[in-house]
Amino acid sequence: MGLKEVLKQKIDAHRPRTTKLLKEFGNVKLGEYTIEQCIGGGRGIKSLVTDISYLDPMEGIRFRGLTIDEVMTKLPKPDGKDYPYVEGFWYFLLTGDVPTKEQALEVVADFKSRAQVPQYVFDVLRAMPRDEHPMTLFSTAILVMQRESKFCKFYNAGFNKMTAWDSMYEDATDILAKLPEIAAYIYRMKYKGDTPIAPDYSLDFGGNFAHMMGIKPPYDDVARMYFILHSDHESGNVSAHTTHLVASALSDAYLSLSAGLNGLAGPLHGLANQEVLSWIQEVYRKLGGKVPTKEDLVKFLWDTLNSGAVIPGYGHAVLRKTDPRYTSQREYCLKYMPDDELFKIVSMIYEVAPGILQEHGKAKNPWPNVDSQSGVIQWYYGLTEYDFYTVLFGVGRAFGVLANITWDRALGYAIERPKSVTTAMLEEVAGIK
Ligand code: FAM
Repeated sequence: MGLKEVLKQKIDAHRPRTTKLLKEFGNVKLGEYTIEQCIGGGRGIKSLVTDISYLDPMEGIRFRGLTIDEVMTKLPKPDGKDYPYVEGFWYFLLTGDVPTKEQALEVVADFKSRAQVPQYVFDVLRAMPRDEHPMTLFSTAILVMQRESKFCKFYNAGFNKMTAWDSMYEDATDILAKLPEIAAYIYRMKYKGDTPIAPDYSLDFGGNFAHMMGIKPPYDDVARMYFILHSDHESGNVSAHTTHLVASALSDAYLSLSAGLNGLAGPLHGLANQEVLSWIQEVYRKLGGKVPTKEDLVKFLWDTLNSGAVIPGYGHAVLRKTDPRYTSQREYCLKYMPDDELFKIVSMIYEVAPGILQEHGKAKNPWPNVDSQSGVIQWYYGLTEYDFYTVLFGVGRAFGVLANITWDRALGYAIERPKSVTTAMLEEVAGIK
């Protein structure tokens, strides 16, 4: 049975659960919330449902119930490679089933049949100013393909709630299959003297991406690892939430993903990985072009905080311990690039920053997040244009958010519309005269 048939069975089996919860248990209370949560970005208010991943504050992310280590061990891999097929991971995110190698290869073949990027996408990218941020180019490339949307055609032909997931799935898969070429094209056009490399469709998602970037193995495995690690972080983060919110208006996957990527481009979210790298470069440069002493580094961290800036790559809205995505990338560095100078600085920051942030007393989570490690690996493999790092994050994040909105349509989730209040109303509730 192919991915789409398996997905259909899963959807049919899941629907009664959602219907039962809504019809029979709709009045059950999930919790209470406070003025602080209302003003403070909705932290901790349980108002979203997703089965694609769950983020435990202490343990970190689980994709479909599996830890990162379990995903990397259990999912099928290309021969001789250390990390799984990204296409097999898409199967897993959508269905919750670990695919066999044969099932993963079916998805590899399906992606290839959808991979051709329309010429007008390249024309639009070429017409944009070359100094545009790569995230703006990336988000625009997806938005401009909206005319291809099968969901949009389905809606215009007469919308049916029960079958709406089908064309959402088609759009999601069409988009994902094209992302490696779009991302690599932006990179080569903008940073490598406008020398795009033609795709090699004999390769899988990660392999073809590395090939089009012009970076040799093991960068293909770095790409597989990176896309899987960045795919999903439950649904309340800015990129996932935005994608979900826009899709809840029955906007198609092109409109929704493009919007989500614009959220990812913010410095408190995905852009943090570029900020981490530029900041580490600054540490390196200002502290003598070598691995600094601990004392110098401590002073530099305090100077950063005292200037009113945050320590990029540290802290998290939900996590309260070291991000396992950080740990996973750290293990990669320890294995493949232990002597790299930037990695040594990252490791030293890990030794001192949590203590400094605790003493500083503001951040609820003094531990590193995913962004604190990822740029260093890219730099090591020659991808030194750190403006581009969030695009890599975006390619990975697309898998999670598109799996989510496919299921949103399958389960008929409602248009999102939380209620707002005025400050005067809050003052009244608080008893302020
Ligand atoms: N350095 C200095 N101060 C920090 C800090 C950090 N790394 N993290 C949080 N704080 C401050 C924060 O600015 C706030 O100060 P004010 O009360 O003056 O506004 C205070 O600590 C309480 O914040 P919080 O409740 O601990 O964090 P939030 O949930 O509000 O924000 C982050 C979470 C991630 C936006 C925040 O920790 C941050 O700005 N970190 C640095 C940027 C970063 O690494 N972002 C990437 C996050 C990553 F997971 C991703 O999405 N890609």
